[in-house]
Amino acid sequence: MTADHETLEAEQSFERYLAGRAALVDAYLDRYLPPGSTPPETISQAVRYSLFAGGKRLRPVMVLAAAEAVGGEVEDALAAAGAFEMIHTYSLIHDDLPAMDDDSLRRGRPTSHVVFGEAIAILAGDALQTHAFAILADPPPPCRLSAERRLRAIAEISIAAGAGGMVGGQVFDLESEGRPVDAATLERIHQNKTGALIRASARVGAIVAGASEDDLSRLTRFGEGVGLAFQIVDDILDVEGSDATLGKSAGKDARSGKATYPLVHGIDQARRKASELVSSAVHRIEPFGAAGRPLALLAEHMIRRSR
Ligand code: GRG
Repeated sequence: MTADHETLEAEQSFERYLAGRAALVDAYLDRYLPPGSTPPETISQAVRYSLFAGGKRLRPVMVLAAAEAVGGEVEDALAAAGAFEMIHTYSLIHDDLPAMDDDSLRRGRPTSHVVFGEAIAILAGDALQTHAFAILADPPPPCRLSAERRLRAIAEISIAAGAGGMVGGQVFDLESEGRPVDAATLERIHQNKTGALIRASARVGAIVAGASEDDLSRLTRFGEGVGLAFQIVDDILDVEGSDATLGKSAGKDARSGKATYPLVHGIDQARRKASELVSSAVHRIEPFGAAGRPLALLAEHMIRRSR
């Protein structure tokens, strides 16, 4: 077999892995969430509308792959994986609101506030956030995680999603719009707004699997590198992609005067940086051997993506 064939086979088998793990998360969330007919129907439907709109499921799959890398069971990591997707979806709904990015397209569909109105969109985000903690507090089968590990996961997610992480990053981002931003400030925005949740996905995967401190620290550094690289690529896609390929509005960063990696460093340097960050992240998890391979391929996929 030639090297090209081997690469293609590895890619195809990773695509199957990604689709399979994403389907497990979707089925778990679908069983967990109240059906759309549950009163008040508007909120049950708004939650489902955004959650099942075709997101890539990268954060929950990272939780599962990190757990697998250190010998954990996928079933036991499902509640944490679902919690990450619900927090992430809530942040997208709120980010799209008129008071923030004021966007009308997300995941290839009209945004929540366009369909349900602003009040329901705010509440759908709020409901997703509380569902995220409720699923970890009382996870349905097959998740059999100990109370101690669930509590640690709740602490990790609330810190990463809160004012010291994602919410704080959003504030830095909003406050820097239309102003010149230096490289260090830009990195801080990216690390908080996007990186914190991705770093926490890798950490929580390790925690639910009962990883050693050394392995947790490896996965923390891995998640940090991949989190920053992911946002750099998001900045590049905003310049190079289209509404149709991205499923969200392209060219938005420049229009709203946002600080981005291509703006501060140029597009070639941005590409190089994303690739270096992922290479060194993948290097850090080499000690996990074959068990860490899906996680390494996920990191590479996250910077090669086209949407
Ligand atoms: C509003 C509390 C609050 C926080 C907002 C995460 C965030 C902070 C805003 C979302 C908008 C945005 C551009 C964030 C950067 C992170 C990012 C690239 C999100 C998109 O993630 P993907 O590509 O999306 O994984 P899908 O739809 O595939 O899940």
